[in-house]
This record gives sequence, structure tokens and C-alpha cells, in this order.
Amino acid sequence: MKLKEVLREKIEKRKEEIKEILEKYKDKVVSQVTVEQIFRGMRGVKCMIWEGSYVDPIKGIFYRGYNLQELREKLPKVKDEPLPEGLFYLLLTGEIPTMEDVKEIQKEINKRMKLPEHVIKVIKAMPKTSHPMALFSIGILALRDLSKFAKLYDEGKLTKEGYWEATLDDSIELIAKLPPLAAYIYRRLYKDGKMKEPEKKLDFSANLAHMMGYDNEEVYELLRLYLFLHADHEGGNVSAHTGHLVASALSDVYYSFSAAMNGLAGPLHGRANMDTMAWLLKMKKKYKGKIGEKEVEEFARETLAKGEVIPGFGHAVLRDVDPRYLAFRDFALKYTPDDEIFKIVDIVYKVVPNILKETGKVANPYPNVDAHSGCLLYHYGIKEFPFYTVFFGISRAFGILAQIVWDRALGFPIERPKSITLEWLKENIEKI
Ligand code: CMX
Repeated sequence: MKLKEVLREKIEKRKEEIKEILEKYKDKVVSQVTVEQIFRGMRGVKCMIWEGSYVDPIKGIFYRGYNLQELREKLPKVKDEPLPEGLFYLLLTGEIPTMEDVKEIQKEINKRMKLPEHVIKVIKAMPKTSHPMALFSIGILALRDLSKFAKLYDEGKLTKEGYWEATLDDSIELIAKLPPLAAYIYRRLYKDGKMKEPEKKLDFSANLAHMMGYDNEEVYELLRLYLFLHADHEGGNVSAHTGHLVASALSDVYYSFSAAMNGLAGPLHGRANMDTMAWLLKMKKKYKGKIGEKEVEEFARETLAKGEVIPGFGHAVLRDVDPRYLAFRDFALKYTPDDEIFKIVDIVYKVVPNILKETGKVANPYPNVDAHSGCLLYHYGIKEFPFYTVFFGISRAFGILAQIVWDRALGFPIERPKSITLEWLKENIEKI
């Protein structure tokens, strides 16, 4: 694969750079940890390398230095939205791929897009009341038998220099299995339970839509955008950090990515897209669809009065409107401007920031990606919103797995930060 050759060269250069940095600046302090940071989820502590992306609090996500709008133009596409396979190439190499580079990845993915029979049986054995994210995580673990890294490691055939290549092979294998796994879960929980075969001629996102049963060009485009926008959000968020942490124990990508998905499933993280839809529909029902600014304000205040969060708003790093939200808004204005739920989302966008500002405690009163993504899926008939986080999860594979390849290539060690007891802190705080 050309991708491997490109990576091989880059890895050698990167290793040299790290060696130089360590020689020159080994003892430089990059970040200090305050007592508040210890108790407030380690916000802002700079202590990890994440090559693929960086989040600016105001400008939002940058993938390898490019903002989302730039990449929506520059990455290869079949229509207007970028192909996430191309983003994977960029996240891995730092270079914008050509269509030929993307085709090479697509070819590797397409020949692996078949779910082993035993995985179907595992999913079938689970009750239909299971949450799709639980099935997704179980399905990923059930695929673990395919791990080349684990096999070669167990046979003692893997050198440290070979770790990244086996990890890249595993990553492509796993990425290829995610659309059929997700589609099967969807069809099992909500449709006829029959597996649909992928089409060789379709790209990754279109195949996902196709296997779920949505053969519609606009859904293909929506999923291309969806999978592009959710792919990475630097390393400290729960899913990315979990994947990286578990991989640091040399656990293969199946173990690592399944763990990452368990973190993504939480309501404060990826599940917020499902909660947003539930919240919007509850509001719609309460006011019988007649919703203006007054109704949104009342409903939002009721939510806060119950001690609940307004899903899709706020962020641990962002301090302005999430550009991913704006990209979805763009899509809605182009394809679904008259959609009833989109119109409510737009009113929520106008009203909720001021209400959150009034609380005086919310660091970022603006919408994040989860405030918008669901209403588009809903418009096209994908109404089973517990499933929405699975789309988020498929997309995250590109960012998390690209970084794990780099973790292996750069030989990062097992992660082991130091914890302290409260007693230790009380005894030592005055002496520090
Ligand atoms: N609605 C109500 N209250 C909110 C709020 C929201 N959307 N966002 C933050 N707050 C509250 C917090 O709960 C916290 O309250 P307490 O002090 O009473 O505990 C206070 O404001 C301060 O929190 P913060 O510093 O602004 O936010 P955090 O960094 O602690 O948390 C996040 C960030 C995303 C978990 C939080 O904003 C939230 O719960 N948002 C709603 C859920 C959501 O949309 N999550 C998706 C995030 C994106 C993603 O990962 O997918």
C-alpha cells in the first residue's frame, strides 16, 4: 500500500524530531496542575500528544491544521461533501490525499466489509431491548479474533518496529467492519433483522446507508458529512482518551476501540445527540407542534429547574458555537430548510444561549455538534434516535485508530499518571 510507504517515511522523521525535543527540552514545564484542575476533570492540563487534531476554544476543531470549511473543499468527494476515507488518510499522514489515494483505502475497506457469521450470532443472542451502543461495543469485541497484532504478538513474531504496521492493518480491518456491524444492529433492532450486503461500487458512507436500507443520494451525502465531522476532537475527550489509554497497555485496536465506545455512550458525551432528539420531541409534544421563542424559553427553564442539562449545549473546551454545528446547519439550509424539527432547532439556537448565560455557571452557553446532528437523520426517516450515537462511534474510529497507529509508531509507553489521596493532599498542600 502506498499509504504505508508514506507513513513509514513520516514516522522516521517524527521519531527524530521527538528525540531532538527530548534532548533539548526534557525538563521544560509545559503545564502545571492546580488543585482546582485535580477536582475539575483535569481541564486544560497539557499532558498528551495527539497528532490528528486540535481544538481551538473559539475556532473549533482543526484536522491536521485545516479547519472544517477548508477540508470540505479540499478533500476528495463524489458530490459536495468530503469522503471520510480521505479524512482518515489526512489524519494518518498529515497530507491531503488524491482521489487515487482514497480509492486505495476504499479498495482495502471494501474487500473486508463482510461481518463474520459468529458476530451476527452474538448480536442476535442479545435481547432486543439492548441499547445499540452496547451491541456496537460487544460486536467490536466479538471481532477481536481478526486481530493480526494480537496473533503475531502471541506467536512472538512482532518486533516493536512492526507494531504500527500490524495496528494499521487491524485498523483498516476494523473500520471496514463497522458499517455492516452498525447496519446489522439497526436492522435487527428496528427493521426486518436481515443483513444487507455491501455494494462494491459504493463509498464507505454510502455503503453504511445502503446496508441500513436508505438508498438515497441525500442520505449518502448526509452520512459523508456526519462521518467527516465527528471523526476526531483532539485527545482529551472521553472516547479518544479511553481508546489511547487502553491501547497504551498494548491492547489491540478491538479492545481499545470497544472501550472508547463505552465512554462515547455516556449522556455527557456522544449520547447527547440522542438526548437532544428526545428533548426536542418532548417539547414538540408538549406544545402540540406550535413552538416559538416563548415556548422554547419556557421548556428550557423547566429543564434547568429539574436539575437537568440542556443536551447539545456547552462544552469542556469550546467557548463559541461549534463549527460542526454550523456545518450541519449549512446542510439543513441547503437540503431541509422547511423541516419542522430543523425550525425548532433554529429557535433553540437563538434562545438557549441567553438562558444558559443567565445561570452564571455554564462556561460555554453555545450549541455543540449534538444539538443539530439528529434532526437531519430524523428528516430522512432514521427516527430511532438511540442509534444516533452509533454514527458518532463509526466516525470516531478514523481519529482514534489513526492516533493509535501513531502511538505504536512512536513507541509511547503505557500511561500511568499519579493519583493522590485526599489525606495526602490535606497533609501536603501547605508544604507544596
Ligand atoms: N445545560 C445545563 N447546565 C449545563 C450545561 C447545559 N448544557 N452545560 C454545562 N452546565 C453546567 C454544568 O452541569 C455545571 O454545573 P454544576 O456546577 O452544577 O455541576 C456547570 O454548568 C459548569 O459546567 P461547565 O464547566 O460549563 O461544563 P463542563 O466542562 O463541566 O461539561 C459538558 C461540559 C459538555 C459535559 C456540559 O456542558 C454538558 O453537560 N452539556 C450537555 C451535554 C452535552 O451536550 N454533551 C455533549 C458534548 C459534546 C460531546 O462530547 O459529544
